[in-house]
Amino acid sequence: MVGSALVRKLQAEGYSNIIIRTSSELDLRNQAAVADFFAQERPDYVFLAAAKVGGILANNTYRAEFLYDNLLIESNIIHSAYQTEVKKLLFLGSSCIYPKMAPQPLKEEYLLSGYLEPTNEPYAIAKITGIKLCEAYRDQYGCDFISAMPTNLYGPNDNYDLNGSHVLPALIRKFHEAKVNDQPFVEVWGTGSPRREFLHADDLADACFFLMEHYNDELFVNVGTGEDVTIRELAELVKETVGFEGELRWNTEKPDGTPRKLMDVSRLHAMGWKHTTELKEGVERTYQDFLANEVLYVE
Ligand code: GFB
Repeated sequence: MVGSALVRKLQAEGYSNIIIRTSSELDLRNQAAVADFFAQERPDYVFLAAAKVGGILANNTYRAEFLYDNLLIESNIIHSAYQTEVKKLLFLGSSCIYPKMAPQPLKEEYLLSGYLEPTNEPYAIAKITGIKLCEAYRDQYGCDFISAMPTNLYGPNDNYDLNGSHVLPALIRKFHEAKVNDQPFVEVWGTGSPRREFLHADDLADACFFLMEHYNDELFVNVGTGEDVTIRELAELVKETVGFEGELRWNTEKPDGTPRKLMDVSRLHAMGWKHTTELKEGVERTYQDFLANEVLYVE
């Protein structure tokens, strides 16, 4: 999802020399394969969007893979970028790097000030390591490696597998299928009270491009909208967008995860960047994209 949004952004900016590899073409966990790729292609600028990602259930179930795969992917790429003298690299992390009970909104300096949310601790540890790799290669070797921490993302090419997905695509699929099949209710996980912030992937790509052009510091940068909603409010919004008329049923056997993770985006705003897609419009666009690609998204 993020990779394709970055390609759309770069193409819109007029770039034609974009080097991409799908996961089936290049296994980023393979150190030798990544080293060969960098030695052959010699990219100048690297957007490190690749990661093993998923929603709360996937994070909590595949705890080993979320740690191992992400550590390998980011270590291989960052080290190869150093060895092949990449001019600049942008590493993408996640808002789950912050302590579960950190004050809100989350300021960049709260990193490593408390315990992490248990459901995604392995993923968060991997992402914190990515930040630290960028910092260390900058300190020791002078590499211009920067990091951005996006909030929860959504958009075209999202994952709609109900066991692996994040909440927003899951709700689009569930409400749509319930509407089409005339079902009386939709099951939604948890209590509905956690708060989440959502950023459209195209806005994230725009922010990445902006940071690649304008930012060169060691401290990572939060990327979000600065606004959040409860999961209940999100569910009502998706329900209305899809046009489902049945009821919501809350499955409290499923985890809530962290109670809130609202980004403080004042540093990014002070640099002159702000998102353009508001949640209501973004959900509408994403539902239209889902309808156009349903066969592809739901196998
Ligand atoms: O998006 P989500 O899976 O991940 O879940 P996190 C957000 C909230 O939505 C949780 C609730 O409180 C879920 O219980 N929820 C309600 C649902 N219905 C559903 C549903 O059908 N599917 C899903 N998936 N959730 C992830 C982290 O946390 O966020 C990652 O695990 C990463 O590491 C990512 O940071 C951005 O926001 O809780």
